[in-house]
Amino acid sequence: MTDFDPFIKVVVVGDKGVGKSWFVSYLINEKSPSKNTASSLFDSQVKQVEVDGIEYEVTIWDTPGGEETKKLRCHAYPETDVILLCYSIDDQVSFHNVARKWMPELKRHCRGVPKILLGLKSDLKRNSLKPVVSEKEGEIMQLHINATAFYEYSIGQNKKLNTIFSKVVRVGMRKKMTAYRKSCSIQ
Ligand SMILES: Nc1nc2c(ncn2[C@@H]2O[C@H](COP(=O)(O)OP(=O)(O)O)[C@@H](O)[C@H]2O)c(=O)[nH]1
Ligand SMILES: [Mg+2]
Repeated sequence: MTDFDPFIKVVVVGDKGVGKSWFVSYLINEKSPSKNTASSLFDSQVKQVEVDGIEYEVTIWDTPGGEETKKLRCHAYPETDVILLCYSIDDQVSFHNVARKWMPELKRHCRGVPKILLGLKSDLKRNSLKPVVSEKEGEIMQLHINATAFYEYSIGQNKKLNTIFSKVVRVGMRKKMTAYRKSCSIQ
């Protein structure tokens, strides 16, 4: 079907502690992380996945969210096909930082790269003592930042994980296809 490589690079960003590394570990290995996720380094892992009858190799870059790691994080951005922009539903600051902190950084380093917004730890809606971010607020943020999709997720929702992964691959493929067509029309 395609003349280009079926490799997709995904970069996961969001505030420290929102659940990025746990999400990536479940996405790749279907289990909790084997090492300390409080690492201030980025980590990349690869997974083969078949979507619409095509085998893809997806590399997921899990980045540290702290302000002090911004310089390091910027090394992860070149050639990104899809951004997963995360917040935790029990952390209002992480939600506001989607627009306030992460969008300016992404506009600078990943202009034109499609984004998927993820509201993590959605299980905490049931028993959080703090005010949580509602699904409606997440949907409004999706429109505000022009994200291609929005999902709430919590560890254990394996079916949803497959839905998110398939969406990531389709969004990444569409981005590559657009870039490929552009390069063909230039030649
Ligand atoms: N309740 C709940 N806790 C989670 C979930 N995902 C991760 N956590 C916890 O959130 C903490 C931070 O997760 P981590 O993945 O290290 O965050 P990161 O800094 O964004 O990579 C860990 O203690 C996890 O156990 C989830 O879906 N629900
Ligand atoms: Mg982490």
